[in-house]
Amino acid sequence: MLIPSPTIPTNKPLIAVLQAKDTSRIPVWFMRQAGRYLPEYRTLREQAGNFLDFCYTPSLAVEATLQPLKRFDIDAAIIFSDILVIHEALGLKVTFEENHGPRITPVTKIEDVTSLVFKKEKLLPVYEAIAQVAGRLPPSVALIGFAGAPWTLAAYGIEGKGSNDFPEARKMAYGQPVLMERFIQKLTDAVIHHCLAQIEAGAEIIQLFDSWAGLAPVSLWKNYIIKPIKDIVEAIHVRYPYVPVIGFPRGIGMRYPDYVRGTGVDAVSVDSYTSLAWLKNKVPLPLQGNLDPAVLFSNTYGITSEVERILREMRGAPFIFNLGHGILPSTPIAHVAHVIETVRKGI
Ligand code: 1CP
Repeated sequence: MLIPSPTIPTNKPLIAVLQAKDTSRIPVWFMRQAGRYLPEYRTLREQAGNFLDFCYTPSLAVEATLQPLKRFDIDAAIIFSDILVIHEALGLKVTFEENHGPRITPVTKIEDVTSLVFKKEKLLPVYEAIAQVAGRLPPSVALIGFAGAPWTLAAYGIEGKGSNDFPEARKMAYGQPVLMERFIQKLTDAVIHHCLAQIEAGAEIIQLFDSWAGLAPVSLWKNYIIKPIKDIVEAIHVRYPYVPVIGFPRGIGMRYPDYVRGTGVDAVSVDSYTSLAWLKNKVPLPLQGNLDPAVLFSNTYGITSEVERILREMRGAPFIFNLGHGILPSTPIAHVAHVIETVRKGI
């Protein structure tokens, strides 16, 4: 857990909330804020060819990172990259097929894990993009680096593709815990390197996306969810005690307080299925998120009521406005702007 540092003044509202629990201005940003709902992103994407080349071309990644900031009054940039770059850097083949999402050589046996070698240099373009973005941000905007949490990365690596329930990953998690833990350990080491290198390049905050945390066996979640995140948070804080780490363990329900206590994260991003009013009294840390991405498809009435509900529930507590999961590709842009206006107006 971070020790609030009055000695590091900041003009960035997001960092003020995270470090000093300052509640005077509610910062706002959106998970997956760069992406397909923006026409300028789609244009850039056409120039880029394949998706990973896009991620590994600093000029394009910088442009995609900055696009949402040109449109919206938001408090953070999140570097344009993907959680699956870790698999590629470990030697697994990763491709993105149009309309089918990612495809990864699936990990099925122990040799598949022992043969993985982390090639750090593959990720240099990501760090180059971070350094370039850091030099181009307005002074009030914070730069977020990120990585997938080891469990979620393992789920994609075992399944070999996206899924809503990751049956192969769960089969391995229950039936071959030693293999699973070895894979998770390899991923943890790679994620630690990736997070430290992003901070060295200029990332001021790290978010760990555990989008599929809710699918980990509850009986084994200490090994698969808590321990890897704790190891990553500790490794970051040993080197960079004042860099906040935001955890996003989607779908863990009543275990959010245990997650916060067990991992040592500095803030927690909350999915849309969890009550903020309940959680705020259980967790003494800044909370983030909770707005259902589907609200953005409703109307001015629906958006205003939900945003105001969240602001009411979190009044007086350190809070970062965000969604409960990533923004969806067909989200109307005007509705994103309306969320921000409603947050800025306050209640
Ligand atoms: O065709 C395209 O343009 C590719 C779409 C796309 C984009 C824009 C993918 C493929 N990744 C991204 C960028 C991305 N991914 C960011 C960029 C920064 C931002 O704007 O926020 C981030 C933070 C991610 C993180 C990510 N990738 C997560 C964790 C968050 C979440 O939404 O759960 C996950 C699970 C992925 C995997 C992934 N990458 C891309 C897709 C379509 C998917 C989901 C695959 C699936 O589960 O089916």
